[in-house]
Amino acid sequence: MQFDAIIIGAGISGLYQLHCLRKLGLKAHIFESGTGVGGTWYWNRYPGARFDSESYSYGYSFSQELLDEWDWTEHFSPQPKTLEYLNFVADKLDLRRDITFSARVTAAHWQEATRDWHVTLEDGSRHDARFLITAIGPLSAPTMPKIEGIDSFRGLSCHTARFPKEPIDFTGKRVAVIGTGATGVQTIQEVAKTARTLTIFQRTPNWCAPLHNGPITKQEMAEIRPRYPEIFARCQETFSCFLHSPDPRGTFEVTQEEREAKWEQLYGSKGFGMWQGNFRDILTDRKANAALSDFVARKIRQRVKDQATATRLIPTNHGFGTRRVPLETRYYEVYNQPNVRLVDIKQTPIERITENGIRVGGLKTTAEQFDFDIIIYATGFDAITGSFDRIDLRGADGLRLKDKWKGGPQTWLGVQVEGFPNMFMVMGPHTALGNIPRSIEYNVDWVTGVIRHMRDHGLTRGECTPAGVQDWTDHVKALGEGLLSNEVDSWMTGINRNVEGKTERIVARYSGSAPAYRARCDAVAEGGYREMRLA
Ligand code: NA7
Repeated sequence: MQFDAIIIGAGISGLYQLHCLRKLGLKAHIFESGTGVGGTWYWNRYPGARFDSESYSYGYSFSQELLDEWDWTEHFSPQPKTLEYLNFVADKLDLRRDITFSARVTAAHWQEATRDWHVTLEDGSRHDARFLITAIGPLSAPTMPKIEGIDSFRGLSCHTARFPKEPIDFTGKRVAVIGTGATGVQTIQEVAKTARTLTIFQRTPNWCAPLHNGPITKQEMAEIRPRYPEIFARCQETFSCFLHSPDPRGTFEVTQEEREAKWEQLYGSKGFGMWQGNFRDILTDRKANAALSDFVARKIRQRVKDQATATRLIPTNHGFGTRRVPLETRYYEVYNQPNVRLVDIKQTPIERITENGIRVGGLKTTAEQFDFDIIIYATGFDAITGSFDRIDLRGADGLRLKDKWKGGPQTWLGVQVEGFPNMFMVMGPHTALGNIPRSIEYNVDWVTGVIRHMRDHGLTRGECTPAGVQDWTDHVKALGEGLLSNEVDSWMTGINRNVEGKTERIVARYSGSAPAYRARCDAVAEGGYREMRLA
């Protein structure tokens, strides 16, 4: 079929992009590999999945009607409620008639002669469009560990991002969780409530902070609703669009008492405050970061009864906040339960998965077999570029995007790639992530602006310039200098040892402030997109 625009993905980005392009009068269509809308919130149905951003700061802000009619029920919305919300949005805006579900895009090739994209689906069908918008998410390509025997396990096993739709009852079950990132932490604290035994296989501990979730009553929602303009205005001002923003003071500009009091207050308050609302230098100054890490380590020691276990839960190879901070609810207390066991796989590596469970061993110890009914892989994603790598994307010179980005992504504003005309990325590499729907709304509005401009001026080909890409990529790299997080292996620095070629750190994210990012993009729009090659 022929469309004006094809959008890949029906998550938060794709849904809003479809709505905006339709409002322009374009014939836009989404191809979505899942059977329903929701993207991240469709796929990640693992137990305990929920927001780490305050619900009322996370929903769409563009429609008064949506804001008026939707009630959040928890400060940090659980996945089922969020999926319900995105279905509500899709219904309200009547989006489904322009979405094809169970339709995985496998290839998209630019056609210079006709100035359009030929998009191929897994079923072999081809669809053409002048514009291609990738709304495929930075964390949507799940990766399984490479462990021998992984297919031999006879019990139930799955990755957290591929959980079955029917909830699993863990009661009386012997459960293993491999991985202790943000997903693993949410899974562990939930499964521990009912499983007969829970064994956690940890390679690297992460620094976690308390979430402090709670219900939102009807009365509270009635108080929140009139504050939406103020809430969203605040998100626009802060560094990463969260409600939290850094304390302008340096860690050592205050007395030790003031410092400890501030950290106590942050540790006791909701959401990302400990990470995003801390002293301004905690992610750049080693001493400041070490002092904060020491404070959090003390908290872990207080909360975990067995001090040998506490020691294993305290990270030693990175400081607090230099990786994505998992937010938790009684996570550390889980390790005080008699039915929970922590296996440090740096000490006793997993040898193989067997028919009945997991065998660990290592040089210093004799092999030990654990039997399980369920193995949960909370082993993360081929982040940021992985979802692009899965599609055979080819630009004007026939070059594959995957090959073009071999040494790391090169983008213009995180939105365009040189040689890929009329392709726009929403939440591509080199954009500001943060409180992601806020970034998405801005990104989508900006892309819609370019497309409107091209339509209004009878332009059919829009591409960034090599100089623009060089400048932006250099700028993004420069912004990352001095950040402690860029000295650490994590999905944020492009590391995933389960994927070939993802073992060298890259600068994959824009780490400047969201207001600065918007100012730069606004300037391009106000300049009539003269920085692009438009024809
Ligand atoms: P993460 O944060 O990438 O965590 C993955 C976890 O799985 C992490 O603890 C890894 O240990 C562990 N892992 C990965 N591969 C293996 C193997 N082969 N063996 C053992 N353990 C392994 O992914 P999440 O899904 O938790 O979170 C991703 C983001 O999604 C999150 O930050 C939110 O923004 C939403 P490692 O640390 O690599 O030693």
